[in-house]
Amino acid sequence: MKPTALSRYLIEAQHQGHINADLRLLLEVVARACKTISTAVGKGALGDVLGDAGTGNVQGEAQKKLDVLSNEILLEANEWGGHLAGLASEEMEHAHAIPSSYPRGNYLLLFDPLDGSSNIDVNVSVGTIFSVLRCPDGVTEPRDEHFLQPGSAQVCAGYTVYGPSTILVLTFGRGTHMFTLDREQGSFILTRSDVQVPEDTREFAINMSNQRFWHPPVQNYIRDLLAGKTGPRGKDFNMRWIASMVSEVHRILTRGGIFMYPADSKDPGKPGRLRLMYEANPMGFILEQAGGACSTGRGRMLEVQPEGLHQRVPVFLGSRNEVAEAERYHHEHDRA
Ligand code: AFP
Repeated sequence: MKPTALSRYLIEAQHQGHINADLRLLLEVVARACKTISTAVGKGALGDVLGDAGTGNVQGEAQKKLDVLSNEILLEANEWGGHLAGLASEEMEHAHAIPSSYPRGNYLLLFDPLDGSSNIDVNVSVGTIFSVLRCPDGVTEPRDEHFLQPGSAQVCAGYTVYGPSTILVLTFGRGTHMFTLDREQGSFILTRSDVQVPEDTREFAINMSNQRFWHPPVQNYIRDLLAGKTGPRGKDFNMRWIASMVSEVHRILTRGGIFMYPADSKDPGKPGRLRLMYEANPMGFILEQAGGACSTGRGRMLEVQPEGLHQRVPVFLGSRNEVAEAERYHHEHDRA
């Protein structure tokens, strides 16, 4: 069977009525931008892209040179194509409406241009995460509030992981599929379709250094994972932590697992570290379409009504029976 390139895959999806021409063009453009980012990431020190940019973002975090460069690449690539009404990024405080000098479309694009950027200088996999929503009817100059739609309203979501190989993972509500970048040909090739996440797992991922700040449900849940065979779970669990959500999710899509970033008392004002609109929601859509689950610990992530473009949420995602188990510890605690 001749390998299927992403462009052919999307054209066939359009012919089958699963996506329209605008969404196909949008995905082609995002994929092309990710190829450019992949080249920049791959150059590393040779491309003078390592290190800090000397600027900070709306989250108050120091920006890496590649954060800024990736943001510019995605902005530039998507501004003039005519399939978007607006964009929003982790690196920009407010939504960015498409300039009136360019044709506008009906979609809104949200993205984390380079997730895991604290890993860039140590050559660990990083990635781009994106989410696509419809622009509300009648809105020509979308503002922040027009992006505040629940994750269940997403028409498409994906991420590209820049690791030993560059892989684009995509869903538009008909399963989750993986495309590996063929560097010689310069095109993404379908390498796994209809990915299914194992329902159960023996592998968990959480930043253990935050343990003393966790709330009781998470303390109890992790205590029982660590007790393994000697405890109520009756089986041993292994642990992983890459500090790059894209890489954690890719591992889970590949072999199962649970990834968590709970809210904690370290910074009570922050309900977790990860952002709802361009981290938790797109990953939730991708996981659910692969038979997995994504939760706040107390409910389905994709049903959360957003209140802010950069709002943070507690995240529990992965093998669905294990995510349900983590939720059970929260519900039990709340009932007590
Ligand atoms: P950066 O993009 O600032 O490196 O943050 C990465 C991230 O948002 C997510 O990808 C990781 O899972 C998580 O933060 C890592 O958090 P810790 O720094 O607490 O390990």
